[in-house]
Amino acid sequence: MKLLICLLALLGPWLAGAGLAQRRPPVIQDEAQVPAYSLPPLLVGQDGSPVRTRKDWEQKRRPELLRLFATHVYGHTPAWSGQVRWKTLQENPQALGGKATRREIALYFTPDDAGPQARLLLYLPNQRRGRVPAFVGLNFNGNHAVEADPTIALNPNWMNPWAENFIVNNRATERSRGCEARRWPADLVVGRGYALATLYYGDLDPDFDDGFQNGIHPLFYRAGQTRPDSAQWGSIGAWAWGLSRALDCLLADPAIDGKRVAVVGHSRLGKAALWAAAQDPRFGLVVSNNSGCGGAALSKRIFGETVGLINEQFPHWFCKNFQQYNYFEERLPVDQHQLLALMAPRPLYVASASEDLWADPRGEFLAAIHASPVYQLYGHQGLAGDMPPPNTPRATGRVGYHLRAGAHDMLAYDWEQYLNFADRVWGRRR
Ligand code: GTR
Repeated sequence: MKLLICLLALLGPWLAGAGLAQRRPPVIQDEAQVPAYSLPPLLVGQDGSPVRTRKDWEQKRRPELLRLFATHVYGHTPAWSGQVRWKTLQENPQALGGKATRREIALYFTPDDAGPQARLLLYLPNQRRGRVPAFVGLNFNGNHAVEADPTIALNPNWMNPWAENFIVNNRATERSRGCEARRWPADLVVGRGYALATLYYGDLDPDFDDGFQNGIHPLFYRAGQTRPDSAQWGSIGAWAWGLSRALDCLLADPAIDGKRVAVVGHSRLGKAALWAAAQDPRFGLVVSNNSGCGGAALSKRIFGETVGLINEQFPHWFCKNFQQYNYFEERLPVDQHQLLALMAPRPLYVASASEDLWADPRGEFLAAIHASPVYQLYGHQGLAGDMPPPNTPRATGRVGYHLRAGAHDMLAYDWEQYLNFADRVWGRRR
């Protein structure tokens, strides 16, 4: 008996490991290995009834899908009875060599200034007639990383160390300034007549698993609650919420055209941008840049990053319920084409990068294709045809797509396509 116990103790970890290896299939990065899968229907309700009209979509199917994504993927966002307050802390009317007025605005989420807050960095084109359209998105490294100007406040909050962001002990340093400038070409955006607004995602919820003690989640706990329930929001939900609060502030600015505020995000922040726009119809255009798993990519293809892999590495991003689908994507009641369809009839642009197999470029393209029937319900052209080759944007309808040649990132090339798309769908002449 003793011998058997010893043997089990020795073999236990190996047996468990073997079990896990069995449940965790190798990462698929070859199209030929994508298993047969079937997507949940877009235009059939859970009760089996067909969705034929805009009214069916708006009154029944859309709310149903939004609920399913909240319950099974991102978590429900708790109701908020508060109101965001803001204060301009700094204004430079001659930023970007005189092309822009740049403001740093504090967004406060509680009645007192000491509570959780975020800083919005706003560039307004100085050459403008009337209200201007805008892009807003979260950044990875703080507003000081967007432009290497020492007068922008250095963000004091917790930060992830990445290559070339010069983070020491999870804090930004003077060398961190401008480290994310390539993703925020303010010159280009302002030069095209758009305002640009950005805020640091970690101001809303620092990106590590601390059981939701820091960030904004505790502001929403019921008496005695210490972490979100299984169907309540994780970090992506909080980041998305922050985008809506930034929008509250932009909509109050008389320089900004409130009907034309686009939300944009790269990678995990692209997931947040999509979830923000799904919940908040005030965003007038949506851009997903390399958002991948849990963003624009179809989960059921299990190509590149999968639900299991993302939840194991980032257990705080989604709701607890999502973890039921780790390595069982076929059981998911939704897939990401349905998330993209929640943007309709608002213009949607999805971008991938050719070397970014982890984010499954083809899965992102296919999701945009399969979202398109809802655009057709509105009489709009969505996205159609085969996947275009690299650097060949396909953007003649209300759903645009491109595959940039190169690595996982958001670069000037991507922005040029977003601006061209916004100009076209918003009828702006260049
Ligand atoms: C990766 C993650 C992706 C993507 C990316 C990013 O580690 O697996 O889902 O979000 O990070 O945000 O850059």
